[in-house]
Amino acid sequence: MQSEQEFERRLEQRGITRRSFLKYCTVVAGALGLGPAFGPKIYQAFAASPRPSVLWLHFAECTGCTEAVLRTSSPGFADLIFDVISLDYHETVMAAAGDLAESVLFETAAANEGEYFCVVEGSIPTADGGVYGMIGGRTMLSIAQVVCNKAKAVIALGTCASFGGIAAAYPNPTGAKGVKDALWPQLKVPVINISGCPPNPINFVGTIANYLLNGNLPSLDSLGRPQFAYSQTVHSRCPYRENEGRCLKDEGCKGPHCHNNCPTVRFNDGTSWPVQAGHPCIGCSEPNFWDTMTPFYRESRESGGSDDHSEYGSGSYDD
Ligand code: FSX
Ligand code: F3S
Repeated sequence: MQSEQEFERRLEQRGITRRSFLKYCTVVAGALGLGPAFGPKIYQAFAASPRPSVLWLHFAECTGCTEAVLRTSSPGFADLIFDVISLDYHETVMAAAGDLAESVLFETAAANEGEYFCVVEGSIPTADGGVYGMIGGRTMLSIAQVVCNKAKAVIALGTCASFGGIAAAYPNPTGAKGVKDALWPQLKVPVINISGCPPNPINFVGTIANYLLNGNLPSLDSLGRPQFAYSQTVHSRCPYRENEGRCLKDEGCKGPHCHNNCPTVRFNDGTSWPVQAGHPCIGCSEPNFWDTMTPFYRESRESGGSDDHSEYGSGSYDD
């Protein structure tokens, strides 16, 4: 177990002050629905707990989920992996490749059975024995069967890993499925779905923080998503509900049908979120959204049916 001093020394080495990390912990506390007073408790949980081991798998996806995590700057990705988790395998960011990397994955899974979190990005092709998704001569399906089953819990990061996402859109020729469906009924470990295309990294960090704080996984909704983030619709948290000039319902906003905390936690270190940037919510956190939420846009009444959509990108919105 690391000591708090050791943790702070490591933060310091990378130019992060105790104060700025504490500030971030307060944001995580907010995402978890806890008051600002929980910021120091989360700080302490990160500082004093052994960093949970994480094996991070990539399947059928666009890697936008990792991109979203890489774009966090406070803490940055390096801080996240050095201070908060122990990232023992991640194809996008690790230096090892080929046979060496493959063997590390299976050896680490076997040596740490029941001890690590398995983060999965992307859906799993299941048709014809899974041959439409191969890595290093193995099907993604067979990799998931081994690595997910030995984990303490699986974190399905993004809508693809949670529910199938774009690869599972009609007609879904590869039989792509989310992790839980693809591995059903053999998978015996809990699966936490952090949906969103991409998901918000704060909901991933919040899930880890919840585990370090309470020793358990967050309570989940009926679709396996943490309630702290997905219990309400985007619409019910949207600041533009009473604002006719800003509400994008007429343009096809799916906020009333989509559950996530985008309006309160926002993206890119709390800078903005789609509706704030003038783009209707496309419902990306719900199962089958490519089939059920399309068309994503509706012609604005104000545009009078013209082809001029310049109002979407004016960048002139303010809070
Ligand atoms: Fe899917 Fe993630 Fe969307 Fe992309 O890994 S949830 S297509 S942002 O990258 O899986
Ligand atoms: Fe907000 Fe209007 Fe969409 S209130 S969530 S912009 S429907």
